Amino acid sequence: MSNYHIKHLEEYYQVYRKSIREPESFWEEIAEEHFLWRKKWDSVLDWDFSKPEISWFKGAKLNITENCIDRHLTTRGDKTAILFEPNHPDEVAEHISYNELYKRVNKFANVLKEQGIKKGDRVCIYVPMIPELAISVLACARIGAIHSVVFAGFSATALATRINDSDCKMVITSDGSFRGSKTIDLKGIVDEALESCSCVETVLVAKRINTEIYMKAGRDKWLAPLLEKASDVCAPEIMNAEDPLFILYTSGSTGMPKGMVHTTAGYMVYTAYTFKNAFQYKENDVYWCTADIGWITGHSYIVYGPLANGATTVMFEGVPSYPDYGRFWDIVQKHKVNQFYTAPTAIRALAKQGTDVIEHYDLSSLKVLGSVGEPINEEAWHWYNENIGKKKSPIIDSWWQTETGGIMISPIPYVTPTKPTYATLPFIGIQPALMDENGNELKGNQVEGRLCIKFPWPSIARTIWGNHQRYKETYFSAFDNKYFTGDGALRDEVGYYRITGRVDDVIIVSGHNLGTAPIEDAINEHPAVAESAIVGFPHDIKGSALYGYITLKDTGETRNHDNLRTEINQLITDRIGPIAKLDKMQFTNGLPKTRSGKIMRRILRKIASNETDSLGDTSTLLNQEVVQDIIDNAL
Ligand code: 7RM
Repeated sequence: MSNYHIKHLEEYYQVYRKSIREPESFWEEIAEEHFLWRKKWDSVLDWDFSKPEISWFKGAKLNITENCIDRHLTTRGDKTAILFEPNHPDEVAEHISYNELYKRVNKFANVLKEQGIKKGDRVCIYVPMIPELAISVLACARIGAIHSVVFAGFSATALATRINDSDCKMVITSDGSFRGSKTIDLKGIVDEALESCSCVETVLVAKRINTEIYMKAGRDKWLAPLLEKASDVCAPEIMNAEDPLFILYTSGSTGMPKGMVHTTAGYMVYTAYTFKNAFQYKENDVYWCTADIGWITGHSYIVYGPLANGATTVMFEGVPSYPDYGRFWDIVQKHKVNQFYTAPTAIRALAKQGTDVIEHYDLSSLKVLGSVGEPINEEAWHWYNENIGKKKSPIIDSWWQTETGGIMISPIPYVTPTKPTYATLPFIGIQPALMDENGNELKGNQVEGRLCIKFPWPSIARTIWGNHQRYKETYFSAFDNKYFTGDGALRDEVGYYRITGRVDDVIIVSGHNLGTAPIEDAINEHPAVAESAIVGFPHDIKGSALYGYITLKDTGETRNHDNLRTEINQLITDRIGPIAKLDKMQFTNGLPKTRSGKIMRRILRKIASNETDSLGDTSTLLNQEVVQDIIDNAL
């Protein structure tokens, strides 16, 4: 039996039990057998959730890029590591082998050193989805610099806030980026941001769109000539297990974004282990995660997890709608993608286009379909299963967070029987707990509460950059001795978990606790509905009542809104009960989304409660314009 690769349900239960009973010897064995260490650890795990302090593999020494690149060279040197698919389908895809990746990362690492970057320095990476993004991430890791990737769709203000918070010495960017039919002036955004960042000494600029751009003398440098001159050998910096690997910002419901700090060894072990199992990756598979490396999903499951397993990982520069809505399927066919990992918001947008476009493509290479980022509603789950998976590829609805570093609750494909809208079972080593409002753990099955994790796992974020107190308050103060996720969940009669949404989305109507996800599921079953979001608003009698924002499919037909309202409430009554009927329904042109595709309910809640003068920070919104429209038409 291999603990590293789970192949049967019985094996899952057996390994799971072992990982819970003897977590240290379990993870020690995984670490020992599957990674390259310069020195082994003195202790596997030290932890105290009350401080909170967590360390894994203390005393060990390693470099993560040796694990992701160097050690594969003898057996996989010519294998494609990164398969780059450009924005425009006519531009040829680039196959970067492990040999070539080794050289490009080392050259880049030498450039960083030459520009004065040392172990522990923070480097902000504001680069679109081109190979230089993955390469610069790995180059930082090669020399022990802490990367802070900022999604290249963020504004100058958002970028400046993040650069200043972690005091970055350098920014890596490109002249611009391609996104569908648009080009974006990234360097212009960096210039604007840097007006308020005195910490940045150097800006390295990759060429992508070949526009004339302003280069500030002494600060801005083109990458290509520096890379050309640099040696392609760079000895890896030998890191301590708990040295920071990267900072990644995640927005809280209030205040400054939180710079989550991930460290080296535990993060490596857990992302590699979960990648292997959650996607059942086999040696010659082609794996594609559609996320941007600017999000944790891209860090863990485009870069580190796949490369640590010697996998071929696709990086796609473009968007699902360009040049048309068949693009994802075109890429699956062209590169014979075996594992495909995307977000519910993308699935819904594609489902809205109907199935005709899919018919043109051969999707038979697909073996595993993944979903991440939001609860996947039932309608979207079935659409994905029937039209993309042809009912043959299991859907892994994987729940996790920036803070958790890796997948926490998810089916293992071909191992765990799936159930629509359920993330199903905890991953190996993960100990979830559901808590009631009084801080008691809800034991047994068929319970619903707040989702906590009661024991550390290797890739838990260790702190918030510069603010350990906030880390403690946000994650370790709501419940004694437990990590609080901020999500609500239920456990069904067989122990499967369903994530019901952020806990601040739980709405109490006349004393009934209602999760938003099941109500949205019911609404989305209506054939005219594309997407919906439910929030609560104050109500004299019920305490809270439900307000629904509903986007209709654009079929060209005009719909009678009163009839629709009746039909939708009937659906909710049928699926959940009259208690969950909506008091107000507003039909919208779109829903406010964060740049990572999550519906921003906080704003919708304010609008429903008539508090539109205090909308809070909207800088992470992708589509600011829908907000005014929703305000103007609010009920
Ligand atoms: C990976 C990622 C984290 C939040 C998390 C949840 C929600 C993510 C699922 C999900 C239901 C899922 N990191 N979430 N995955 N909800 N089912 N499969 O998205 O830091 O950006 O977001 O996303 O609310 O707390 S994240």
